[in-house]
Amino acid sequence: MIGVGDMVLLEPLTEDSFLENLKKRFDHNEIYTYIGSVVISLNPYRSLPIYTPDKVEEYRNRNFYELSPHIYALADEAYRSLRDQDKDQCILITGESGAGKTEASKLVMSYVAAVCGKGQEVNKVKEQLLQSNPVLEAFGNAKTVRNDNSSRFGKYMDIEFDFKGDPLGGVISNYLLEKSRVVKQPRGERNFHIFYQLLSGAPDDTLKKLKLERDFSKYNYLSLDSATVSGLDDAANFRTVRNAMQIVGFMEDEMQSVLELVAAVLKLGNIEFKPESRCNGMDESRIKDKNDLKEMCELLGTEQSVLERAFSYRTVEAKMEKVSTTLNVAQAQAKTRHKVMGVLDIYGFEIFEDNSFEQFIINYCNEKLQQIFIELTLREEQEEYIREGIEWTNIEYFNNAVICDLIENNQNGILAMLDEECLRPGTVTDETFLDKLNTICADHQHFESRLSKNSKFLNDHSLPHNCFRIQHYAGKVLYRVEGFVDKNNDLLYRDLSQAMYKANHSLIKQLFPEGNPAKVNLKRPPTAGFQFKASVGTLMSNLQSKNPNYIRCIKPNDKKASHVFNGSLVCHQARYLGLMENVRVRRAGYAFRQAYEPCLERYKMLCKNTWPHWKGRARQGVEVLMTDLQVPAEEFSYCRSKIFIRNPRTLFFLEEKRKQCLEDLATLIQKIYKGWK
Ligand code: AD9
Ligand code: MG
Repeated sequence: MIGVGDMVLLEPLTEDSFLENLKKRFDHNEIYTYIGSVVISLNPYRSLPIYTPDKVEEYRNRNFYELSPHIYALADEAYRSLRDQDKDQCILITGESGAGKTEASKLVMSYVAAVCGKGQEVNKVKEQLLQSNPVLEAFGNAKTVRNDNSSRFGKYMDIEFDFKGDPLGGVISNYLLEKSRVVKQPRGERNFHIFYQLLSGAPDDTLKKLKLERDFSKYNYLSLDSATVSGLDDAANFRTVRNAMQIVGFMEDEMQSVLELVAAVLKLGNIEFKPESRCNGMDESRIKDKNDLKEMCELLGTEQSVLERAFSYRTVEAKMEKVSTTLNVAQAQAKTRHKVMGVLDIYGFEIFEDNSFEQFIINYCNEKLQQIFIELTLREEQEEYIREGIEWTNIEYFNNAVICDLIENNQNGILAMLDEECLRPGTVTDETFLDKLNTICADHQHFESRLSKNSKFLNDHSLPHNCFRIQHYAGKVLYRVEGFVDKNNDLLYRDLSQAMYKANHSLIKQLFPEGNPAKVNLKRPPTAGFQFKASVGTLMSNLQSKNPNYIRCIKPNDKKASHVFNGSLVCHQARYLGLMENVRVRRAGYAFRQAYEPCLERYKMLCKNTWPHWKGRARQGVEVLMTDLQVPAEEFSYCRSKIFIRNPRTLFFLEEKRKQCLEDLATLIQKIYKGWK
């Protein structure tokens, strides 16, 4: 073992020793390290030969601690307890952009697919589950400065299994797709992959049908300075995506409809407006060159005059929504209760120079995940103690509930204040929202604690005039209020949705049901913030009902480079992920625990009374072993199904003895072998 595989056993435990251990392991290609059952994963930024079918076999049906740390061990543990103990599982993958969350989620899915049932039907479901990834990534991922394949949406996938542990299907929920990217991308970044894939990879006749040219530079929405990304083969990926769509279940005409929509968006980006003076002295916008509009209308089956009118009178903004895709509908919707494994791959905490509404929402989501991590880690620990009959003593830890409250409190949380402002009659601007925030946070009794030394709303006068700052668990973030009100309102004007609904294109019609004149709803749709808060709430209660498994992803450097370990960057992430605290919680009572049987199996060679075979019950065997080795009684507790060891030193002692024993045995075998020769 390189360094220490489980941080719980690190002696002495300091931030330096923690980082040194990570670095040492990383330098030897050991990218996974445990904190008890939590897996820390460092992005190697190169492919390592550790995901082969042989590795899958190695980890299959083995106990978590038996082999060196690996994401497969976590996946195996989760799958087995789902299958054998009927416990629903969730895999929570967190970490900042580029830390390896999406790759980790795919590794977990492919491991589970490799070890679960076989047979034609089951294999088809597995393929569908795995192939949903390239489809989602084509439409929801993009190259950013931080990650060439950055997920611009949060993804939660519930995989459903039958009583045997065979997969039946999956339900995918998407959260807050960064739609603004379609229209504008920051310098050095790209639009969503699908646009480039389509133009690079579609055959000539397909492009012709879609009225597209291969040349990226013909489209305003495709930024030019970073249109091609080294190592990314858009053309080949287009074929992968088409194939994946077919496997997932898109029919040929449905695929064509989707591509027509993609083409229409590119055309839309080329439509330019010019002001035209009216006799009443007002300016009105007019479309400059109507060719793109004409082609767009042909693609969508809309009437040019209808769309033109809708464009000229309002601005376009799409609606934020939660989309659920059900794979293999018939089975996933059957009545019997299924076992469920949820995999959550959601955007990591973001601190940019310029942070807007999107970052605010993303960071709020991360606060909630951190909260659930703290709650569940402690709860799990507590429950195990109760199960095993050990007394529980409270552990001090940093609780970020106060930050969540600052954002989501129903009366005067930031989201509630933003909603109130959006719904208020009269002139509402981002500035009036900020004023309100500053006033309420400064005046209100309720916020007294927030303005004290521990305040999380940082309202000092040195801030730029249009900003507020929050002390998140992961660091201070300065938010610029520009766009908050608009983005929260997220209004799609009715004339536009009605124009879309009139299209002679079944997919477009489905996407704009609110455009149906028969279903005019005069009620204002809920704001973006409100919807997001609600879906995060549902997600949290869903996660809380399951047994959690954690993968904490860490980015070793900012350069997407292999072999580079930037200590201060890793330290920052380890701090805000609360990893040291996590180790402390694990060590507070008993650092290590193991079921009697594997414990006896591992150490029975250390005592002549238990070696080679112990005939009685495993627990008695372990008792005999400990007495024989003279381990002081206060160092461990015999609990219901496991032995709990208080101090890592005791475990080192056992491991050291075992190593010595194995070495002695090897020397003996060598001697005997030489004697024979
Ligand atoms: V973001 O929040 O979606 O921007 P992620 O999802 O955390 O981010 P991602 O999984 O996309 O990061 O990883 C970024 C890149 O790192 C991948 O495209 C791979 O090139 C690389 N990576 C990540 N994990 C591994 C791994 N286990 N082995 C090899 C990896 N390369
Ligand atoms: Mg990702």
